[in-house]
Amino acid sequence: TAEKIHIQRFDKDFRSKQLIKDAVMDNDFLKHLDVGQVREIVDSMYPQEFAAGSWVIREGDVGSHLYVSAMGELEVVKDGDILGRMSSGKAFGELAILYNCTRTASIKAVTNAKVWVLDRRVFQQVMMRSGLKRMEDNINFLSSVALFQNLNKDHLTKIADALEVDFYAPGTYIIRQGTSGDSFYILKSGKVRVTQRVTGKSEEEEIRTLQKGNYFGEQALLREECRTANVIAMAPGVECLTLDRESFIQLIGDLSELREKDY
Ligand code: PCG
Repeated sequence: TAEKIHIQRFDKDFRSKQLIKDAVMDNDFLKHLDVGQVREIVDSMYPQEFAAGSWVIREGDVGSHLYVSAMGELEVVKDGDILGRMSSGKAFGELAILYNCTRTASIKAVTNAKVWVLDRRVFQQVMMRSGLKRMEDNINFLSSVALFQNLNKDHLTKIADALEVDFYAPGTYIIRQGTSGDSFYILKSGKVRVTQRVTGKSEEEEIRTLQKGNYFGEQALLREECRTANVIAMAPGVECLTLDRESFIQLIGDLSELREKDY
């Protein structure tokens, strides 16, 4: 039965969002979720603490949560044998949720630990949400981006399909001048500063700030050079949609606005 439940969101800082996202993308069973699904999981997880020695999951139980480890050391135990250890940044508990089986191993907190938790019903709803709706959300945002103004829906759909999402803490160098780079970025929320080194000066010079709907990182991809400037996350919460080099070249590398961009 497709009972529609209200998905409650829990505010969290950027580091936590990125930790959850990376953990989900690193998990073999979860890594194929799309941008919108990952974002919903990131937004809907809530924190829970476990004292050293307590059990987060017990083998044989019915599973009702998916977890991401955030702090402390966890141990994987099966039939009394220790199979391994996990520190922060691992998604676990996905098998019983995905395959509707009982827990295949136990997870024990070795130290005091903090984990992010997602309720099974929320996870299932995220999984069921129609691909159409998710695509629509992404395409809506993309069609508000000036760079894509003249693209048709079919083209935007292809871009939306290739996007990934990244979260950055304030002060993080998203791009460092002089390094090689393989991503193109569209700013979904927050602001970034663009700075450059100037010969003869020790301070980097600020060139501009960019905001929601702006893009960056095209220079290194178009000209196959190193990054020509620094791009630094500012407060508050910077969220970027990214395209890898191949998708960028294939889907938007021909746009005249990009080709003709001359700062
Ligand atoms: P890239 O790949 O060189 O990485 C740094 C990015 O900063 C660059 O692409 C541009 O997208 C962006 N940027 C924004 N303003 C400027 C500017 O005035 N000069 C340069 N070189 N890059 C800028």
